[in-house]
Amino acid sequence: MNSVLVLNGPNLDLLGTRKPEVYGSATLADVEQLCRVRAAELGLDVQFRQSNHEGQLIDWVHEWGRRVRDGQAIGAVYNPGAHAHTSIALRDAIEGVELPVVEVHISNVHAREQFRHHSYISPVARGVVVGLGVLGYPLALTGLAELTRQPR
Ligand code: CA2
Repeated sequence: MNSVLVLNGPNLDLLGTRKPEVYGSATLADVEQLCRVRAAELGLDVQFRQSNHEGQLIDWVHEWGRRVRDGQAIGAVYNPGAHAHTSIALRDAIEGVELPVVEVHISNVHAREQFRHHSYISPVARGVVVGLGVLGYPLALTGLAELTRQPR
């Protein structure tokens, strides 16, 4: 079965514990459940990962780039958190292994502080979903499946 990675960056383990006015009340466990339901509907196996450490996230991007190259996976839905605004290393990792990525942000980063308006990840992403709350994750899964669909 084809696999998809749902990857979450720093501080997203805090979802549902603070700042509900910005990020809503769903926890990361709720997000995982939403993704499992949608992935099953799409016929995909889903692996769900979160880390607060840039190097760990880079290692997972490399691993999933290899899986896509070997025909075992279609890509990743990725909420890079604040790494979107800071990490050239994660951008280089995605570009370097040619991992198909749909970037997700729960909040509308363009309606927030100026420093959140730029993403290093967006230019190497196949698509971006912003500001739709945690619904953005299953939507991104649907988009990734469609964008990477093999012609029959
Ligand atoms: O809107 C998003 O999904 C973000 O990627 C969330 C990041 C933020 O740095 C980005 O600009 C936009 C923050 C991660 C979550 O941080 C929390 C902090 C406290 C309580 C709950 C979540």
